[in-house]
Amino acid sequence: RPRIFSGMQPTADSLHLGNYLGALTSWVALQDTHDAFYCVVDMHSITVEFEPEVLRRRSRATAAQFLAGGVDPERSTLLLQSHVAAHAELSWVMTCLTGFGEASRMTQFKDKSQRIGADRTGAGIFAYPMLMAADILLYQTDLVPVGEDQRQHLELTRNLAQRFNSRFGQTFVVPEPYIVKQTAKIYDLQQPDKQMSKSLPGPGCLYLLDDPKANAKKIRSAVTDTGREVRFDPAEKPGVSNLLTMLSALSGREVAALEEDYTGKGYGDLKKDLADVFVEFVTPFRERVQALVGDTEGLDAILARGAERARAVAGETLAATYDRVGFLPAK
Ligand code: AQP
Repeated sequence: RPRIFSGMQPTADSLHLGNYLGALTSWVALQDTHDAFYCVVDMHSITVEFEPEVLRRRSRATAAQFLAGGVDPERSTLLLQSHVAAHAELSWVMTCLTGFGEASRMTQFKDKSQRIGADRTGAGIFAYPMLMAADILLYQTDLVPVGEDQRQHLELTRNLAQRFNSRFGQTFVVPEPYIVKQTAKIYDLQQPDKQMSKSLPGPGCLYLLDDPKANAKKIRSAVTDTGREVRFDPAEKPGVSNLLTMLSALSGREVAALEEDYTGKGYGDLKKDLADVFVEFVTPFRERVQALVGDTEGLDAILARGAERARAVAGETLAATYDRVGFLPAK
């Protein structure tokens, strides 16, 4: 079965709808046909400010949300990045293979360092894509399900794999991105020209674990567009199109069918229906997360099993890499 790797950072207590629709739903769909590794990338999350106690809580909460969203630990490998030392080890090799200019051109680095300010930007933000390349390449990954924002990092990963292979001999599978077109980018409810993200201020981000009533209110106050017609047209009607994308993904109905449903109806109806479907989805989701987080031992046992399987696969790749670059084996 082809191999998949993907990860999410434990940088919030709750995933937002962009994380869920952009990534997690594909994870769940792909685990039937692929050998999947799904990772809570806690090492990535210390590239920005963090508190140890909060990080502990969020790492478990993120793993619990993967499970509640449908990741099955019997079919997929669920792991915490810091449990597998090979991620840090391969990341160093990747860093030494990357050009300074090449890493400086990453949009996420440019955006984040601009937002945080050069003085407060840690070198970890700069090295982030090299760690991500290591995450992916360690598992000989064929396919990486991500949102559109990760395309550039994945391109770098592919370049690094090719560069290493041609200099040191075939070692890594060169991975392909897997981006589901319809949900590649979920936009902020208040600023529908920007991707939904926890770093955007304002009430435009839907956190799955927040009070459903508060989220329903956020949906009802979403920015829409001039005109009245409910039509999918991202250029002219970004707000309405975003709501249609979300409703389509959550209800399983095609956007074209939804457009027909709303002939003669208004934006208010669309928002109300989206709020209802969203609440219907998050209510059992929240309950499942609560139960999983309440059973710390059970959760930690799942992560321990995942780490063991991951270490076996990652260890082989790391040993081959170290040998190819000329590191002597420890006798
Ligand atoms: N708005 C989005 N639409 C579609 N996919 C998205 N992803 C994130 N936002 C959207 C996808 O979610 C996965 C996890 O990404 P991450 O761990 O990098 O999450 P993040 O970047 O911390 O999420 P934010 O909210 O965007 O955080 P900030 O603002 O801190 O950068 C990835 O597959 C990503 O593509």
